[in-house]
Amino acid sequence: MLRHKRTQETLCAANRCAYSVPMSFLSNTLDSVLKRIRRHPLYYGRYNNTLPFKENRAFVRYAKACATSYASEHGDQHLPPSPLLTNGGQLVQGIFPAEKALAYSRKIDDLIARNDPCVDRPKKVEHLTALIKDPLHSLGMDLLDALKSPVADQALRSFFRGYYRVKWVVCYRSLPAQQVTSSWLWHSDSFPPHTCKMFLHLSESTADSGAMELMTLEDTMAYRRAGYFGQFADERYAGLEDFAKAHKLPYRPFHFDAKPGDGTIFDMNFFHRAVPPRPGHFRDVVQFYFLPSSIPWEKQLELDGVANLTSQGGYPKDPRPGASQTSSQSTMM
Ligand SMILES: O=C(O)CCC(=O)C(=O)O
Ligand SMILES: [Fe+2]
Repeated sequence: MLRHKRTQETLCAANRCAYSVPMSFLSNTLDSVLKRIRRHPLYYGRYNNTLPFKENRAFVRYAKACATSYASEHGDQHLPPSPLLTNGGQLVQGIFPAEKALAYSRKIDDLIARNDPCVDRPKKVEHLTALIKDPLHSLGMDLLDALKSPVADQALRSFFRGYYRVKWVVCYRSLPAQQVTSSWLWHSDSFPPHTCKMFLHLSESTADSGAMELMTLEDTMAYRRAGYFGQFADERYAGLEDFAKAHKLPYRPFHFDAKPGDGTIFDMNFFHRAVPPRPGHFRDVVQFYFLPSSIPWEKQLELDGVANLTSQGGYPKDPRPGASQTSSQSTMM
């Protein structure tokens, strides 16, 4: 009740002001105050993003509840600390049979060659990527086997300190191109904390074939403190060498060399950028996005059905299964 009354009073006050101060001025002022708060080191240092507090709190609380119930179920089963926390990324080798991964990469050749309806060339990045829609159906359901590999499962459990679930699965081929934009610029996805992504590599991923570059936590935070956020499209830079020089920062991005069938797990809130393959090369990945869960991902998938994994991109504002719609923020574009 009290809460309702305060909302009413706030609205009345805002209406009274409408005669003298335009609403757009008030909302712009509020936006810029919130932006300043979320770009304060105490805020992004805690959440590693600049999302609204309500969303961050929902994820932190839910992740903690899931980890607590996992710990009480499993006693003191040892989960090593996840390297993602400081490195931002981790290579998990041999999580899927190499031959099968290569066969899927050849299938992508075919789908692109015959301009299959499942191949999409998203606007603005059509020169950089070919998206394979609904990969679990257009390629195969056994892509999920990557998550059954003990190496991937253990790495994900270490990151979540318990169970996790798959929110969506996408697949794309990266193409050689000069003109970079969106995810090919240095950025942080600004997704909720306690969530991560994983590439299943269907083709080799090296400096030649366009391996994603990443920065550590230490460097990500140092660049933010110097004023680089790379959140919105118009504030992302293609290269950070000049910024690094101007602000006396180290410039030491890294990548993992991956073979077909390997995985790269990464925290998409650390600075990273897609790198276009050199001419004559390409890189095929299936990408999974994970959220904390109180039950194993297979059980959650049985409840939800695979159809739910096809809605690509974004994150829910509330991490509980079925609690909220996916936000409008896109996956990687
Ligand atoms: O494709 C890549 O190398 C980077 C993708 C990316 O930025 C992301 O998934 O957040
Ligand atoms: Fe990204």
